[in-house]
Amino acid sequence: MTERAKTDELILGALDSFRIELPSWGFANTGTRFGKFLQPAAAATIDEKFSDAGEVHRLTGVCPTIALHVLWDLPEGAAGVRNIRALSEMFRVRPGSINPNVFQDQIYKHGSVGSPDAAARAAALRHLLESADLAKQLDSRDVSLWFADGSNYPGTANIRQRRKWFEESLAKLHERLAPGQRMLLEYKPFEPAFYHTDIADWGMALSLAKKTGPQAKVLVDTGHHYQGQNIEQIVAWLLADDMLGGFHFNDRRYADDDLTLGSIDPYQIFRIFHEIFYFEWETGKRADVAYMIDQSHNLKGKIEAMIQTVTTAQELYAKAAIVDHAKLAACQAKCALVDAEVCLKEAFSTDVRPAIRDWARSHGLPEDPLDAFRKSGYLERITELRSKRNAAAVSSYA
Ligand SMILES: [Mn+2]
Repeated sequence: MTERAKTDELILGALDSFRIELPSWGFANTGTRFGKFLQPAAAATIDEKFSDAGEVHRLTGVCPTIALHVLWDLPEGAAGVRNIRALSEMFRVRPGSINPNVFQDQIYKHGSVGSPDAAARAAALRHLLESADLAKQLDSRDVSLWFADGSNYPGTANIRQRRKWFEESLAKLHERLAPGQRMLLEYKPFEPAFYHTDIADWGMALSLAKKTGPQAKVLVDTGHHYQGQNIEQIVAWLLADDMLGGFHFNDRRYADDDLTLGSIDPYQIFRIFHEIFYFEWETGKRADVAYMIDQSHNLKGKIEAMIQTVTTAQELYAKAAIVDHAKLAACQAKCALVDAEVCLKEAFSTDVRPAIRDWARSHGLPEDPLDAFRKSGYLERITELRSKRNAAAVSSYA
């Protein structure tokens, strides 16, 4: 087999196993702390979000699930399950991770499961348990948890007490999970809290997840780190401990910018994928990791940005799949530093796009999903249907 044929085979195999979940909120109008910029084609209803996600899956073939936000997508709770099931049939995308929302209601002003207010803690726990039940009813595997809990000023919060309250609620949620279900714990260093955040980094998430139980894992949102932090090392450590549950993919330049994946630093995403492939090669185990997108497309067209993200993820995943692991391991063992680095970069520099086009063709998918979307007429159709309503939406910050 030629070198090229070997590489192509690795890429085709990798792409067959690569799936990435779309966020329902990525199709809706979003904004900054200062205001929303409204797009005429943005989705506002759950039907529209399913429709847009279905379109991205139809064109890319690798996005069979949509992450749902309980308060935004299932505001009436269990009563909404039938509708979600019907939409799933109609648009051929299944419900994916279930995201509880314990940060939006007024009662959570001083936190949710970490709040000093017992009523707030109880309300948060109720919502978490209800979310686990919804996940079961929708055959969703993962309940994906992000807490905005924290404080803004030194001395104002009992950090250790809040940690205890977290442990108590997370244990109760763990009890409610069905076998095979997971709860994923996301961390974030700051925002909305600006002094302390209860789950601020991967160490805190890992410690809580380990205490909570075997079905609790850590979720790495690529935008939730301080500048300069080595995310791929965090990934390598979590993999080694079987504690990596999944990713929220996005890119950033400054803070939690929620920019499209790989737009600022594609090499970093490649390095993360590389750690996963290297782990699998070395251990012979399959990393059980959920790849999810968590982005906010304020200025770009939402469906275009989503397609761009998916194709970028495929490219970087394919590049990481063709690293020559045996050669890399040998270079590392003899401290051949330049050769090891060149070996890694060789894969990153390879143009994998022809192989990805072959893969798409062989699966009856468009070779250029973005171009196919632009020619499909879908955007014009939804713009016509949604623009009047969207123009009337509220966009002000205060
Ligand atoms: Mn996230």
